[in-house]
Amino acid sequence: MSPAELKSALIAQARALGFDDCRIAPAQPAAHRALFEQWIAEGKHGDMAWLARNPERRTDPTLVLPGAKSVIVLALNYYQGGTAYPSGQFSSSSSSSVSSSTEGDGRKEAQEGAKGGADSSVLKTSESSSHKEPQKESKADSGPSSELGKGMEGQRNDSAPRISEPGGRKEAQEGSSESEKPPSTTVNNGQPPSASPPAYRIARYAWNNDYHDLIEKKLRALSDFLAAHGGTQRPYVDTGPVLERDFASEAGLGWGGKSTMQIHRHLGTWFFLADILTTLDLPADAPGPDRCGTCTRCIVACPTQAITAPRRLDARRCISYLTIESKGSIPLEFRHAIGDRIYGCDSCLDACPWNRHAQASHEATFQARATIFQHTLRDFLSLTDDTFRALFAKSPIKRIKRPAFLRNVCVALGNTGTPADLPALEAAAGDENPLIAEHAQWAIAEIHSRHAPAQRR
Ligand code: B12
Ligand code: SF4
Ligand code: SF4
Repeated sequence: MSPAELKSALIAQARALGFDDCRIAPAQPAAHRALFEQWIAEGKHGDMAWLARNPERRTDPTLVLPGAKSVIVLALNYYQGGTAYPSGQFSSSSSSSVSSSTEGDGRKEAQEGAKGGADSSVLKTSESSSHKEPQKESKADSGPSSELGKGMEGQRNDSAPRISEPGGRKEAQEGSSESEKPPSTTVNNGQPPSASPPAYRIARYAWNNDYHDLIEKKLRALSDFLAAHGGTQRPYVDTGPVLERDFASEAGLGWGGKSTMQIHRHLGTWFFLADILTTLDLPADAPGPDRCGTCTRCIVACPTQAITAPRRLDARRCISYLTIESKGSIPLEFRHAIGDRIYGCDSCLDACPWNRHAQASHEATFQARATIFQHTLRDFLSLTDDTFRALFAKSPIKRIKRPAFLRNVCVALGNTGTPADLPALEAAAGDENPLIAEHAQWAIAEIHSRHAPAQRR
């Protein structure tokens, strides 16, 4: 098989496995490695010490896989449609099945993006003959229905067979049957939540199962295919020393947005990246243009000013870092800005006009898990270690463990709670874990300060 034929066969395999795009970058030092090195030198990675380890490896795939010739970059859409608050589109279990393509209501503005004053002139599909880039690059891209790129999109076939995914490796050990049962704190008798959306936000990628398990299986299948053609591979999804977004830009999968998100013309921002380093020399794709133009919506939308300049993010200010990666006390200066977010943050994604073109994912496994979202914030406070693990089995949220999760819940209650939440918070303030106790005390004081004037009147 010639390298070009092998690449076509690889793309067909990736498509059959459910990936939404597959492109190739040459295995050479990352184009923006200097930015990464500066970011680390400035301490913007906060407590994520693992990022600073062996920076030369992270910026050069040939040091990770000696003899690497190509970086295969893959995208998997996880968009569920609808708004940032799931309602009426729940998955009743955490099992990961694969549904057929659904159109969803992906073109709806997410609540926050709409609030941010979506500029309807910025991006319209070329079908309406009025598609405009955020700025000048209108020639460079004619919108979602334009000629398809050289990667998988050029070969998209919506009737392609899709494999079913029987669930995650780690969770199989943890007892998946437990995860099917609502834990003891479950409300509504295990029924999906009512039409009213929950009064808190979880980042979309964490609405149900952990993507690592799903994608790792697919990567293994692709690696086996390449091994049969003489390649040695290292597959990663967020799991290895690879600057995934840098190689995605190099491969022309998308471009590095001002939010630092990798943006795909058709998927918007709602996709995971995965990479396979391989010793096979596959024909590389060309990088594409930057399509952000003069838009700055993500920077404006960021509640904590974590995007300090275009394509510069101070992770220590980012709510995703504060609620997921940081294990300690959340600095007081960020607690109000966190609002009702209890795990991760999608505000710079919600604000991005390129998400108007997003279509719901083929993977049913990303739909909001009913047993999680039927909990109110107050309900979460009564989770024990065991019920926490059961409720979040297979979910990425399980990774942060009960103390950090309840810490986040207390912050959200401090921002949105009412006196009715005080008994649950007072119980949490007596928790033996000082992280939970301190954040619960803060929340109680916040609720008192909001409601005291009204009570005095
Ligand atoms: C550490 C990390 C974080 C940190 C730091 C994020 C950051 N912006 O640096 C925190 C915890 C804050 C975080 C948050 C989130 N993350 Co994260 N994260 C990572 C991780 C593990 C490493 C990123 C990294 O190396 N950061 C260091 C900085 C310097 O690198 P970078 O942001 O990737 O920037 C490089 C490129 O953007 C490149 N670049 C590419 N093109 C261009 C073009 C130009 C012109 C320029 C100048 C630069 C440039 O330059 C930079 C230096 O190399 C990656 C997985 C991986 N291995 O890459 C996932 C990853 C980036 N995260 C991801 C996701 C989904 C998120 C969240 C959306 C989760 C959420 N909803 O809460 C948020 C988004 C926040 C944001 N705006 O980035 C996805 C992003 C997918 C995508 N479409 O972009 C990734 C790729 C995981 C995955 N495998 O899917 N994350
Ligand atoms: S994820 Fe949230 S806090 Fe982080 S940069 Fe984006 S908008 Fe800001
Ligand atoms: S919202 Fe940010 S990432 Fe999206 S187009 Fe505008 S500047 Fe680029």
